[in-house]
Amino acid sequence: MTGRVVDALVVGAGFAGLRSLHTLRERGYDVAVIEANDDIGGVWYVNRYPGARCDVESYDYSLSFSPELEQEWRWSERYATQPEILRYVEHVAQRFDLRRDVHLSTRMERAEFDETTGRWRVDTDRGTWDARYLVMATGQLSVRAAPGIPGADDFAGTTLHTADWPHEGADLSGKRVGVIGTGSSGTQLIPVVAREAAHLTVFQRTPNFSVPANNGPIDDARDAEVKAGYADRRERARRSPSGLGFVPNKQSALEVSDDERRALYEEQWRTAGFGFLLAYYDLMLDQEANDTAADFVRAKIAEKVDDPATAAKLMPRGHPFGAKRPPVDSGYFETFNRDDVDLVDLRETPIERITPTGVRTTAGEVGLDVLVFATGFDAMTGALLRPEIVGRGGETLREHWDAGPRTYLGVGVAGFPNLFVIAGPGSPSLLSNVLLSIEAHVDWLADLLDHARDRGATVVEADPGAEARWVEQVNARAEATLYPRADSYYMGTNVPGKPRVFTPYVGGVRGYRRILESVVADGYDGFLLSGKGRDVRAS
Ligand code: N01
Repeated sequence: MTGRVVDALVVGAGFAGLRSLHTLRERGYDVAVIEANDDIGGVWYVNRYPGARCDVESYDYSLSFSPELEQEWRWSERYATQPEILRYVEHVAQRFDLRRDVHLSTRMERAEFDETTGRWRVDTDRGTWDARYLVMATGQLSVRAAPGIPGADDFAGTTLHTADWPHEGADLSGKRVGVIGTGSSGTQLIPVVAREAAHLTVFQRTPNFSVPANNGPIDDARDAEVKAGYADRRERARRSPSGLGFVPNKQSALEVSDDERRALYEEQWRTAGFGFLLAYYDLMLDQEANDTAADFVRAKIAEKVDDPATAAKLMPRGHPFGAKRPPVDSGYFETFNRDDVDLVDLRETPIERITPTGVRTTAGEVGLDVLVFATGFDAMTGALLRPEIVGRGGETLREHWDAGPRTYLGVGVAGFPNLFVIAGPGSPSLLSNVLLSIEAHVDWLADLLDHARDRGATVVEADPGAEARWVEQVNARAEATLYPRADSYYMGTNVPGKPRVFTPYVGGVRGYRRILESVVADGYDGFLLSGKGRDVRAS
């Protein structure tokens, strides 16, 4: 093989890639990171749309490996904005001297496992790498889904995408703006654009349950309080199903009186943000229980939106609350009370095509100067399948995942030795505080690689049987919930031709952590180690 030689090549310089770099470097591996964008930050580098912010609390959506970092960084708001998170990323990169091993503007195009050397040859648009380990830290939401609306290229005005917002910003003042898409991105963007644009038209295909962020500044007393108990807070998060620290209510929504339930929902609505979903343990397990929460949210929409016809259009029906990821909003529904905001219900009047001057639905054309796509991502697998990855016997990852992603624990893939995915399909990933899940994976992977190194093994791979059993478990857990009852990016239904499979592990961060611990206790059960010409079991 030719090219630059490293122990580990990490793909992606978002939180997962940077944390992998830091940790593997600390463990004595020679590590390099390649990043397709021209700077670090991953999703937080590209998703710069107005209103972009994290919907996990700042204190929890932050790196936990360094108590000094925790103490010195001062978050300004309960939910950090995208620019603040990017400043944090830069701070982390400088503090731990990460940039020197990050190669920007370098896109992985192909990788092939060499069965004779046990190493990966990785071709990029800027040369080749030779790596023992290939760590895919490419993110869950980094490839845009094509909305597939005819005429998109015909539009003569300005076209924008939330995940590709211009770095210099976009001047929307005095403009007629249209937004297609009402997921988390659209829901965050719409109130901000409404304040700036002359007129806003929102094109909604599926109404979304959204819960209020109740965002606000963090004062010094609160900051000191959190920092005094940070270690406990982190541990609570690791031991919670969501990774957000919420203690699940052991009661069913159906075993309490209507008044008691309403009182709890009111309290959660005022305080919990995303944690609203955990008000009762069975909200994602039982349709009748879920209906109580869905009815509550619909009633809130009716309260917030003045015009009953508009409110009715904004009310989600036909899918369980939470089965599509609920946005956490700041004034989304109230935005539709403005005279300069219109809602187009695409279920009633579908889009026919985009024209040079606007969007034509079956009710006629809406004239626009700016058209914003907030139309989402080819989630979980998009970035992993974009490059060609060739494993044992010439099998490609695309072939291996033909019927949906198959992993062992969301980390390893049978037939693709020495390739690891951070927060991949089959792990809690997007169903959790993803930053916490990323850190857990990186630490666990580093331990696995140390374990192999200590035993003189140079090839680590998931056992096909272990992978098959894990896939079965991931599917069975999902089938026991309400998640598969909605079309969503969790199910892959937003991308034509993608297999309809629920991709994250739904058993929660706490349960997943126990599984990882037991795999270690059993000598990394399910991983095969080999090297120096002999096959060895992990233990
Ligand atoms: O994407 P989405 P997103 N015609 O897929 C609509 C994370 N995130 O970028 O539901 C018309 O949720 C589509 O309609 P439908 C977070 O995990 C986090 O908003 O398919 N409409 C839907 O309304 C989030 O869940 C933060 O019928 C079309 C929307 O576009 C994830 O990213 C902030 C269409 C897509 O919604 C993705 O959110 C933002 C078409 N042809 C995002 N195609 C944080 O705060 C699609 N749509 C951390």
